[in-house]
Amino acid sequence: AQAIPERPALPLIGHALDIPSGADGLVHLMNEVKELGPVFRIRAFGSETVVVGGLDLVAELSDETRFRKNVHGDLVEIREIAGDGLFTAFHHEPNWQKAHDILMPAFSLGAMRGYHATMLDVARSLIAKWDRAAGADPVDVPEDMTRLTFDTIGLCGFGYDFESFRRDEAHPFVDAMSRALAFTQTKGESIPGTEVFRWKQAEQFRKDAVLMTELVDEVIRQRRASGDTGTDDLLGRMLHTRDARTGEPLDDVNIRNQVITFLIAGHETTSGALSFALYYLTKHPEVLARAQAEVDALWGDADAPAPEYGDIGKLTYIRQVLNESLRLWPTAPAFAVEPIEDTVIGGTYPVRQGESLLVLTPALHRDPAWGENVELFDPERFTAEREAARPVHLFKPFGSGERACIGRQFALHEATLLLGLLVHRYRLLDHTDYRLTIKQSLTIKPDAFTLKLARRTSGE
Ligand code: MNH
Repeated sequence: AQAIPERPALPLIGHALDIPSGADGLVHLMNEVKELGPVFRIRAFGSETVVVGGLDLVAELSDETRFRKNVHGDLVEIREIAGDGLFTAFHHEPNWQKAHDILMPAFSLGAMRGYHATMLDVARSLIAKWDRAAGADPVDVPEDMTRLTFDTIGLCGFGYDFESFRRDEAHPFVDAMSRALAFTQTKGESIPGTEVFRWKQAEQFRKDAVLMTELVDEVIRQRRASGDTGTDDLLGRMLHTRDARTGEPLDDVNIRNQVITFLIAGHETTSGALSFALYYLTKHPEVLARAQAEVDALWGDADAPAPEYGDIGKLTYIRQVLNESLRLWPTAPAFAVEPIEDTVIGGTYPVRQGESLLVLTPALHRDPAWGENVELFDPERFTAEREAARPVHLFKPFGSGERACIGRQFALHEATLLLGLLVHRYRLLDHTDYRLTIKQSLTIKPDAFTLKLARRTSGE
């Protein structure tokens, strides 16, 4: 056995001073994978994390007979808001299996048929806004993608309209959530015992948590008051389905935790993925032209195309663009697993039961197994042939195993539909000569990314 590589560490403080906060921390860890190799240890104030960023080890950690999800530091903090919701539940909490079984049918590929019309309505609200801006004002891409994804999960999941496109500012829930996530992240990164210096932020956090909880209770109250017991969306299923194993429905506190979880998990990551895809389309005119050719072949030069559910599966090149964006910048950039028993990984490194092994997805997505020039944006990596030939554990933007993303089909349907409509309608003008910088609050997004738009006329 060999010790897991690590940089020299200061007593107590460990490596905390070497690791910048936020997105710079992510880039720092990605560089450490290049310098130290695909596994290394970091320590800060008594907590330890093993970072993993290469194919062979990730393939090993994907064995669910040996490893399970680890609810690590940041997620433990988020439990203050989302409790035992699906995303933050410990593996031993019975509500995970219960909610998973009750909600799975609402996320099957077939269920997307039911969400399609609503997703299209929300896409049209965004397009109405972008039409007004076209030829005149720039649009803030991540902000508008957040309006879209937030309204989409509200309407599809809970029949609740957040009306984000009628607001100049973000919806108060979105602001409260961003502040709360930023707070939990700083708390996780900071020196134990220094909480007292952040009492003001802690007070704000409590206010934000109350705002989020009250909004969610209002969403649930409105559904109950309507007397509607037939709607089979996420909320309908949680209120009216009994779990097949236990015969029990979810309890009220857990339903609240799930609604908060879906409002957070259901919009941040998809919004970031759409923003990165638009960034790469803007910077790669030849890719944009191919994407446009794909939608033109389907919808011609209709002024207001009406994509059908079945069209989305035909937009294979746009899906390749999305996948390649998620390869370079998977918007939930890490997930953690823990050994079920003490074990040895990589044939030589001992790891203890329950310790946090953090899979750094952007590093895995740059493993040499991707070929040469891993930094190059190239949607050809995701043709059907090359996908079939790729090692299964090389691409993990949605995590792994039974705790992988439940909303994956939902996100991909929503994002493919919107990207299709946008490239069909607009030319994307890089009016600031934008240079990619990344903003992180748990999930990642392009920072301060704006575009100008022009309506396409035939042939452009
Ligand atoms: Mn999502 C889990 C990425 C969209 C709801 N999601 C995860 C995980 C990753 C992830 C990675 C695993 C985390 C972990 O192991 O700790 N999710 C994404 C990405 C997108 C995304 C990159 C968009 C692109 N997620 C969505 C959408 C929804 C959603 C949309 C809901 C509508 N995700 C979840 C939930 C979980 C999850 C719920 C937790 C699942 C579980 O543990 O049972």
